[in-house]
Amino acid sequence: MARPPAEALDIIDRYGPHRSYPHGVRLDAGLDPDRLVKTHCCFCGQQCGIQLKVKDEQVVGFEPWMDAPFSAGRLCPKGVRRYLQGSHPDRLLTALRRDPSAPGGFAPMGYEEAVARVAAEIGRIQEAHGRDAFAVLTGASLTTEKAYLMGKFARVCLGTRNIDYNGRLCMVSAGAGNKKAFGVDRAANPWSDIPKAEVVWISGANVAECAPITTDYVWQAREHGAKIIVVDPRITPIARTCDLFLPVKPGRDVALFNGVLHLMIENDWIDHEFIRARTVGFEKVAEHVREWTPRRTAEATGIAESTIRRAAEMWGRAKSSFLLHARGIEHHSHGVQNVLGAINMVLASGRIGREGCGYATITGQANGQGGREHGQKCDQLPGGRDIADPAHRAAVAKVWDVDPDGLPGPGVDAYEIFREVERGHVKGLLSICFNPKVSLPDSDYVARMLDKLDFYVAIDFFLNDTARHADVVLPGSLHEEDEGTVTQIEGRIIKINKAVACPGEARQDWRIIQDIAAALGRPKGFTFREPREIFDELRRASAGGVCDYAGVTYEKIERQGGVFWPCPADDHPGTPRLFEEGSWNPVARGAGPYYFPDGKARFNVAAYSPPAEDVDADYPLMLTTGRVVSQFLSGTQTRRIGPLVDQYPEPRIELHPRLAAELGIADGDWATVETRRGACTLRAMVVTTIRPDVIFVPYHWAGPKSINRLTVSAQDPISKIPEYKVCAARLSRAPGPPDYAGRLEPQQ
Ligand SMILES: Nc1nc2c(c(=O)[nH]1)N[C@H]1C(S)=C(S)[C@@H](COP(=O)(O)OP(=O)(O)OC[C@H]3O[C@@H](n4cnc5c(=O)[nH]c(N)nc54)[C@H](O)[C@@H]3O)O[C@H]1N2
Ligand SMILES: Nc1nc2c(c(=O)[nH]1)N[C@H]1C(S)=C(S)[C@@H](COP(=O)(O)OP(=O)(O)OC[C@H]3O[C@@H](n4cnc5c(=O)[nH]c(N)nc54)[C@H](O)[C@@H]3O)O[C@H]1N2
Ligand code: SF4
Ligand SMILES: [Mo]
Repeated sequence: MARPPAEALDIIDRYGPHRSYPHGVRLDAGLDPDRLVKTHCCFCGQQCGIQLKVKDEQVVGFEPWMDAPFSAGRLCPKGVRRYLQGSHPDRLLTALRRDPSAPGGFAPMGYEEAVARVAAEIGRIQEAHGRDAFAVLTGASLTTEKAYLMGKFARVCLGTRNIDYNGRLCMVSAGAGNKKAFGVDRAANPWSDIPKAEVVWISGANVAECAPITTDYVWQAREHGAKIIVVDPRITPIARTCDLFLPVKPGRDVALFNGVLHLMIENDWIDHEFIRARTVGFEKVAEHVREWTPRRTAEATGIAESTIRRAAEMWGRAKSSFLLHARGIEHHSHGVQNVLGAINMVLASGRIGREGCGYATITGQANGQGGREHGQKCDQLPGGRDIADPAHRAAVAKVWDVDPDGLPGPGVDAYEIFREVERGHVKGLLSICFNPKVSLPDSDYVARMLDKLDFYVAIDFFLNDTARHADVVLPGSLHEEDEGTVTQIEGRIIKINKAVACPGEARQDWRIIQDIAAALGRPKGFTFREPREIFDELRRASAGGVCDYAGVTYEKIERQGGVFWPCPADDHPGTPRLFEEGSWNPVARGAGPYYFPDGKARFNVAAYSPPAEDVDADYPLMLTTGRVVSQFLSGTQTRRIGPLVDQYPEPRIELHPRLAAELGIADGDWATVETRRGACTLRAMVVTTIRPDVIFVPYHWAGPKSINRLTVSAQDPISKIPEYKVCAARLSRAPGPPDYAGRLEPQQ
């Protein structure tokens, strides 16, 4: 497709050559659009509704979508700028092959030739080393249709057990904890329950920067008189307006939850009838938390005993409540224990499954929810089914028209796939919608493993930092170039609508996958003509599973403003609130609202252990990592959006004035943070909003500014989530700027 001439360049050239759009799409600037397309934002799990302005088959701007479900016209800074990425000159318009003699190390390649090469390499590697020698890494920014297709592609077309996805870095501790306690992994309530709660407890979630629209729900609760409790090592923007702030030491939340439960039991702030009728396992947990006295809890968590008592009383005495948590408690080598601790506190209160009484983890990526349900996880089949369960395998094999015995078994997690490369077991890799070199911890190791691969193909719309190690790059589709569904933060399935066609030789991701299947001579099951057909098969494959989409259609989504799963039948409206009295689910079959054969929720002993790498004399500080409002994940997309770069151009090291004084570091100075993995020199940002024993660095940058070169690769033994939220570090003033200071190109 021809691009507009360069002279059409308009408002955005003020962002300089590295961030301008020289092929000259006129952006917004008062254009009359040819049409407005109602869809949702491509970034976080809130999935705000947005209307994209299309002019001359280009996305040139946006309008708010005022009656969108959930967001009602609201958007954050990333949402209002998202339309700028499609016109960036780095957008991949052709396939690429690695060519050291070409500028940038890559040369364009014909699409058909590229697909043929990929198929030939897959065939060669699998023939020589077995089917599992080829691995697949996928992502939860993909639509549910694509996520489903990727799981099927790995198991049926490639026949490899080695597939996993970037939600391994994100949602899995919450998922594992929820399954252990409730038998199902979804927000228990719609967000409309938040404003009805008397107490909102927020642990490890930077709500205002990372789930900005949720702020509004929390503030509505506050308007109605609710008390807001925030637990974080940093006074994040939402904490500035809370009633009680608990400055927890990173990695100690389970101690806090146990300590609060201890006080709830001691003061009889528990719901005996709910515990008796609706749960099992309380006695063991009660026994376990007996030792978590306020004093011991204070020692472990670094929170004053009086504050812990106040929190327990606020929570304990409430008549209605909503507990939210996010990666702050989940990104830990004991992330699942933290989640179980939180859920124990909710179950003991009996405040769940009712109006104004709720619990949820805040989903991260655009399709963090739908992307974790239908088979792109290493141990999972569609419908939230278990790949090791013979009945589950048989159900899905029937829909796929394959022999259940031919389906591979469980594979290994996303990080372990790289360790399998080191061991020589995995020789080839296909990645789509994942940037592991920036996003995985101890990332120099990941880079070495990428270079050890015999063959690596990446599918993306930008040449992300990981794809720079690829042999072949295939140009995939941007969010607005395809249709499909995603399941947002509340468990509501919504529709993404196509606004424009793929430019150049770029193709919709699902077409690329099917083209590879065809080139491999294994097209059976990969001949869908449109996303709707994939969705219809997914509905059948999920029927009877825990995540049941059988009764969901594109039309029902449009009509109802989304459909909450489970929705098992055509005449079923969906299930906004889980665990209501009298509700039915396919596991309990009427025995009770929870997804276990007896219908009861499980208390689980939540054991405390310190972080995998605790502080010591050499590394006396706790390094924690996370996000800023204007950047998204590995930054591949948002570092190409000029106004967002302007808002926060480079990572900075947040530290407390007391620590700054001790180390002789002033605000704006260059400082070097070191861990056992490496060192990184960045500007210091002295803030009173952080614990003096903690430093915080956002992780959205690649190359020498990437904090993941320093993070620890310890993982939770159950969920396999990496411990991004704490490792031991030291900090010192740097003599001057590093040579990479001020470098702003996207691949910095
Ligand atoms: N702007 C923006 N928004 C995003 C994203 C983005 O990249 N940028 N990404 C999306 C995705 S995929 C995700 S997963 C979510 C993440 O959303 P959040 O989990 O809210 O974001 P994080 O910054 O990772 O971490 C949250 C908070 O945890 C705190 N924390 C660190 N260690 C601990 C601890 O041990 N205990 C407690 N209680 N708190 C701790 C940090 O100080 C931080 O304020 O955001 C989504 N939204
Ligand atoms: N230190 C530290 N590291 C972290 C975290 C942290 O808090 N601290 N957070 C972790 C978390 S919660 C997450 S979710 C991960 C995220 O880690 P990643 O998944 O690696 O992050 P993304 O930047 O979303 O990378 C996705 C890539 O997919 C591309 N992409 C997006 N949408 C599509 C699509 O529809 N099709 C195709 N083909 N490509 C697409 C983007 O261009 C980008 O290159 O990072 C984790 N890493
Ligand atoms: S990034 Fe999240 S909060 Fe911001 S507009 Fe997009 S979906 Fe909404
Ligand atoms: Mo995430």
